[in-house]
Amino acid sequence: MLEKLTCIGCGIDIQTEDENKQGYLPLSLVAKSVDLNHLICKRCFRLKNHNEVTDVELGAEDFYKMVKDLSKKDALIVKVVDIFDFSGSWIEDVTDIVGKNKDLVLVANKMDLLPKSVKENKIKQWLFKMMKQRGIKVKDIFLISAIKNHGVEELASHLDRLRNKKDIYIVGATNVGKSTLINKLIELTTGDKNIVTTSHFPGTTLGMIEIPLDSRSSIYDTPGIILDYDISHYLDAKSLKLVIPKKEVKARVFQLNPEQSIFFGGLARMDFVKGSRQSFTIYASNLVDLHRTKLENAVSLFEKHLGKMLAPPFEDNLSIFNNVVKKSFRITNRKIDIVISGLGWITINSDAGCEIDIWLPKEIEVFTRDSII
Ligand SMILES: Nc1nc2c(ncn2[C@@H]2O[C@H](COP(=O)(O)OP(=O)(O)OP(=O)(O)O)[C@@H](O)[C@H]2O)c(=O)[nH]1
Ligand SMILES: [Mg+2]
Repeated sequence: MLEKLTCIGCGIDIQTEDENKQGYLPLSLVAKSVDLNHLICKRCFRLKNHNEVTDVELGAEDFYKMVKDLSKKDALIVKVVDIFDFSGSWIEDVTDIVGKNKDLVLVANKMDLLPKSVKENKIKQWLFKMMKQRGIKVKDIFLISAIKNHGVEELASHLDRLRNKKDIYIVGATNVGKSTLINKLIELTTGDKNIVTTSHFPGTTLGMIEIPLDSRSSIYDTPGIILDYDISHYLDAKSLKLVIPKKEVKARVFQLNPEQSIFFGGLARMDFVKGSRQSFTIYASNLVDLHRTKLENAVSLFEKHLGKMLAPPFEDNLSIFNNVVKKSFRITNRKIDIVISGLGWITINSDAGCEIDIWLPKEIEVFTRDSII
């Protein structure tokens, strides 16, 4: 019988009995390993070396349960969000999980995806406003790119001060880059690279992963919460590859007349309902095609071509996308962004004002903010 061993890649308990269950590692390999704190389960091995994912038995509630106990811990909580998908990666009942009156730091990751022209102070202002609206007090907000190692060292030194010798827990929705961040923090202190498993598949980390900070305290990576209002929840692997940007999103500018529409693949549609001819700047994954059409043709085009010319989503993965609702916006003369969660945003600078309709599945959130450009 083994003492309790865990996988350093995903935090799951190691077992040596059933190779089809999570946490499997053959006994022979356990026996051979020099350091029992650095065991890697079969699933992590395959993810790291072949980028293959195997199904896990855990469901959304199991992930939720694992982090819920954090509310009892006296620790500094670092909440990570994906800056490209803020509301799709924001956990609404975050105080449920981490407890009230907890020291909380917000980290907005994946800054590398935003165009260089964004103003960081505008993003910070917007995030502080979002926190205030939600009644959440944060100690500070940091903008980073874990993958590019931007802002990580500065974050580390601030965390060391803010934690007051307490433990740190990195929490957030699945896929926001918690493990990628942990890896960079480990690299800063020990030089070891890619210790924890990361992947573009949701649900990569399966348990708490403890990394000692000093003899008394640790930093923990945690399993991500799976959110059913995030667009990525409804897309298959093929679509996800196109919709989640891998590189800086490029501005795509359209000069539109009223009664013209733009399709974002088949995921959403913007109608320019009323106003005078003006430009619309669209920021979305460079791999999502934008189609311009006349408003009067938009409905029939959608019905005929969804999943084919209007893709992603593709024909075998239309789930929520063929059932769309309209959300209307009346823009006055400010420069604003209409943000479609997880998909991107449209920057509108309308001197004379205009009316815009956005058509999309009701599950996906759309909202406006002062432009970050
Ligand atoms: N563009 C970009 N991608 C990132 C960044 N950080 C992480 N990613 C990517 O986002 C995906 C998810 O990263 P993970 O670190 O596994 O995310 P996680 O939050 O640990 O996910 P779970 O373990 O499922 O909760 C991977 O494909 C990463 O390469 C970043 O700063 N920029
Ligand atoms: Mg992870």
